[in-house]
Amino acid sequence: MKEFFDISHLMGLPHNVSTHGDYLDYMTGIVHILMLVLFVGWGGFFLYTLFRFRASKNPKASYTGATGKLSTYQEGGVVLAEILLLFLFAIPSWAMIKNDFPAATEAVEVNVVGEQFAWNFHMPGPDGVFGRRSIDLIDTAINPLGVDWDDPASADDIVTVNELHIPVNTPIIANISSKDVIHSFSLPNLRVKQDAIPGLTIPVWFEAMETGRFDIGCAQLCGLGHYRMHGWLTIHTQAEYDDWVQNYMDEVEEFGR
Ligand SMILES: [Cu+2]
Repeated sequence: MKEFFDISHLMGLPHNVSTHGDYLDYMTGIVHILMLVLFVGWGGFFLYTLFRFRASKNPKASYTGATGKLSTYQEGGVVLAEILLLFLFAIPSWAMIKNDFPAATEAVEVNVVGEQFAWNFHMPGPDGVFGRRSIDLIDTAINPLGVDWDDPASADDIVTVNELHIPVNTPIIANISSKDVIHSFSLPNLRVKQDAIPGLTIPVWFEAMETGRFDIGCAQLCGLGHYRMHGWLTIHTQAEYDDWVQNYMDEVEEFGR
């Protein structure tokens, strides 16, 4: 049954590498199937009425219209299908993705801050504590997030632009916000898309199942440079990720912030 309704391979979606992506793809697939049934059904009905009520056979308009109950049952069937889709598939899947948040202690956390036209990433580093950030310390050239480098918690923090590195098979909590206009943090291969809104911090979580290098996009038209607001997501094995963090720390030690 599930195989029959799973048309995700026909929809041209990017290869899914997240644990929750299959639920969304399956949902998208069955909505497409329902829309196909409605399109063929209503289109056929339209063609039938053009023929059935053609002027040559119906010179005088009927003032009562159709008297059969069939269209009522059809409408009822469509409503029923949509209720089932909503309550059996859409709401449970969405609740699972939105509500079953992993504990922060088991997850890798990252602050994602959009700006025209780049994605800034701030990770707490090995101590798991984010350093203080202050709007007064923002310097677009050297400190785009305004991290307070005098705060002891900042010492091992990782700050990158358009480069997000995460470990595979580990829940990731991303706190999404924006410095200027509305952007949308988009990881097509992980089926993650969340608006980045100035003044709000919106958490999303996901877990990657495969390693690799994937696109980070901005899915809201955010200005003239929107087209070049692109970053890279690198999903490492745990060992590679630890190496990457270590390399980052070594470089900070050698070259400073
Ligand atoms: Cu943008």
